[in-house]
Amino acid sequence: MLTPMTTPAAPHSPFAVAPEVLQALRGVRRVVVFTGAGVSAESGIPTFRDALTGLWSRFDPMALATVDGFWADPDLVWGWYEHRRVAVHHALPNPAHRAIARLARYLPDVTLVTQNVDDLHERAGSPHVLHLHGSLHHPRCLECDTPFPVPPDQAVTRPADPDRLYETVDLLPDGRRLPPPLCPACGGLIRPGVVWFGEALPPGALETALDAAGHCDLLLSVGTSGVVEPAAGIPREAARAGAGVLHVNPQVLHLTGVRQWQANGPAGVVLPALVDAWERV
Ligand code: BV8
Repeated sequence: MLTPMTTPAAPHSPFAVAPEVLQALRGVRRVVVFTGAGVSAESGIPTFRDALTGLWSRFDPMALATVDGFWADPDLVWGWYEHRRVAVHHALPNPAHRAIARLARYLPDVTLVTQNVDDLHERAGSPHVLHLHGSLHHPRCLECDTPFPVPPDQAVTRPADPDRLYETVDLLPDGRRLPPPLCPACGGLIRPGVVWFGEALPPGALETALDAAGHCDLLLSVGTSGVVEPAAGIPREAARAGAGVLHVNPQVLHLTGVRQWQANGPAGVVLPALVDAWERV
């Protein structure tokens, strides 16, 4: 745990960046920012391993976030993802998302790689976001991959009237089962546009992320438990290639290897302070 030491917090920041981290920021030009569910926690989006709520509270996300889980109960899984998609629409980017977008405005080479399936980085102003695990906002056909555009603020489901593609419904506070719409092209089930466990990542996404990690000066790992593979290999690749790795997490992490640091606190507090300090070094 970095104990805030001689480096005074910026006037408006409750978090003081430790000297060794400030030293690591000096002269850095190529940065990879690697985010997980924790970066969206302060926007009110539960992290992936937080206990599920409402209808899904008795299910394991690992079981729901699979093709088998979808086939076993399409209405339950589609209802879960629509619940999450509409919740993200009503959420706002938090100071962590905004600080990451600010970083890209004054450093020459910032690559943002996220495990998240929300669009909060984009809505905070980050121009290029590499989504390793897909997106809630791009449902598609399970059979033919045809994209199925949906309204951002309403959950959609299959209507009783076969002549209609879908109908929009209000979500109950604890969620609801929703029969997924059918593909207009082939009649297959529409599925969430995310990467489920056991599915391959989008073509080229991992290679692009690993290449950036292998050529950066510093990797910021923000709000991730580092459990999910192969994404968890990205900070490892940065460290292997000799870059510094700074972990931002309220939890104290067990770090191994040289040039690894951690700033323990919520990303929405730590990152604005870090970027403020970075601008001053
Ligand atoms: C694949 C979309 C092969 C769905 C997600 C080794 C190599 C390769 C694969 C494997 C392997 N070992 C095991 C596997 C299989 C599996 C896997 O990793 N299993 C794990 C669980 C053991 N991996 C896969 O299946 C991957 N596919 O390998 O395919 C293949 C190849 C070719 C052909 C066919 C197949 C696919 C993995 C993708 C799964 N999909 N998301 C959905 O969202 O519903 S992953 C899911 O977990 C989310 O995207 C989430 O982002 C991600 C990672 O979790 P975290 O982001 O870290 O979130 P978590 O809740 O765990 O932690 C939050 C952290 O934030 C905590 O540390 C907390 O302390 C911190 N925090 C909390 N509050 C804050 C905070 N930090 C900062 N500020 C705060 N305020």
